Amino acid sequence: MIWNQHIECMERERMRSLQGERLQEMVERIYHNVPFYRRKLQDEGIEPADVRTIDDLRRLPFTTKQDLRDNYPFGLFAVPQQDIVRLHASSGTTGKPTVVGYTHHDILMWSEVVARSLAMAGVTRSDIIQVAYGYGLFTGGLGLHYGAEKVGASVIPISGGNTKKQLQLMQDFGSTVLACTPSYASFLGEAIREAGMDSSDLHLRAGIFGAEPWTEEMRAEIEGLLGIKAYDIYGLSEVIGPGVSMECSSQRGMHIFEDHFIPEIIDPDTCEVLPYGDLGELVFTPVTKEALPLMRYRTRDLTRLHATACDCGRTLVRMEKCVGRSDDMLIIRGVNVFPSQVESVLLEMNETKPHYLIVVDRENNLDTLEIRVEVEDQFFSDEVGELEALQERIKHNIQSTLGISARIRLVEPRTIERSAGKAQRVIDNRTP
Ligand code: DLL
Repeated sequence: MIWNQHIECMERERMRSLQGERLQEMVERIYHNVPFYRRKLQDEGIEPADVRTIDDLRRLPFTTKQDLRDNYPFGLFAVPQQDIVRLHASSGTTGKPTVVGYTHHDILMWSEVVARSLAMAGVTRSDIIQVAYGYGLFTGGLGLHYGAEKVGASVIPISGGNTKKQLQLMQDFGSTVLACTPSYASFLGEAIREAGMDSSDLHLRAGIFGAEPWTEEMRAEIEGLLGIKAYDIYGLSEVIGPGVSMECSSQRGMHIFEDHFIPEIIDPDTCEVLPYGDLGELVFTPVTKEALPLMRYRTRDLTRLHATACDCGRTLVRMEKCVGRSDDMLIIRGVNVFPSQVESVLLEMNETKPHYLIVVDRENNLDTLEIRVEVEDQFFSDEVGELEALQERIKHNIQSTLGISARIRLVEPRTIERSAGKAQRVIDNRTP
């Protein structure tokens, strides 16, 4: 089902000209309403009238998370406080949160892109959607909520956590769609099994999972546990929240709602714009937002863009699943390691669960890598020899994929902390 055929199937040249018009208007607005951007543009010698087409985007300066922090809390807002109807914030790992604001019009636009996203997963007004993303300052819960209401589905605003209640309502209300982080979906799948139920006791048919990176192996695992088709949804609070891009049923990447969020891929070191197909850092320019329009926001997420035709008929550019974030990338003994690579190795093996923790430390000036892995119940035997053999096999597979050796510690089922939101997969004890 296509929610907004006019936009989602628009001819590429027409889309580029729409983006150019919107970019022009947006630059005009921020030049006059956000002193930070006026200064930035003046420093570069750029006047709003210099921006005429989408090709002028690459001349504009970038915005970083640090710029949002430096202007905490409302310094980059382009409208007076009276026009703000909602605030969200993401906590991040250090320091002050990143604050984002929305006007009434922004909330309508956000609901529209989430409605388009849900339509990609075939969600209709006949569905019952259990929104188990956190409600609150995090954009997941309310973002999905408004979009699902726009579609006309019945929304269960249960938020994250309280697993027993999740299962009870899922069964009693007959939820057909589950929206939460992939790590919480896998935890719920596990809890269903432990409660002696299986997917045939439920009515679920689709999952809308995002807010953190997850692999194809994780998708297969969740689809098996819950008996559903699992879709990837991407977004970030600075750009809007969930609904920046979403997978269609062809699942060949996530279509970006480019009429609102203009994507680019850059080389994170040189900031040079890279062609479609190249791996690099994703940059977004949200051109229609009133409260917080950002110019070339650097997401730190690493991926590729593709503009080739999609079987679903949409012409919107697709982004691949994120490999990770450039600031998630671990450099261990000089080798670049992404947690997603570890996840792929573990999930390719039958004996391990998708619950793991990567612990990096430094001993005698040498980086150490330890991977704690939960083992499936039936393989967690008392036979020391068997466990040692498994440990060796994981070690070997990690070494051949990552190119470095790791210490593997097998741990009992259910001993690695579960999360109802974004999972924490890495502990880095090295002092920066
Ligand atoms: O996570 C918004 C969201 C909510 C997206 C619910 C999808 C579903 P933030 O808390 O600002 O916003 O975190 C944004 O999370 O830059 C990515 O690194 C990561 N992320 C979000 N979606 C995905 C995804 C929300 N599908 C940051 N795959 C982003 C990989 C994702 N990473």
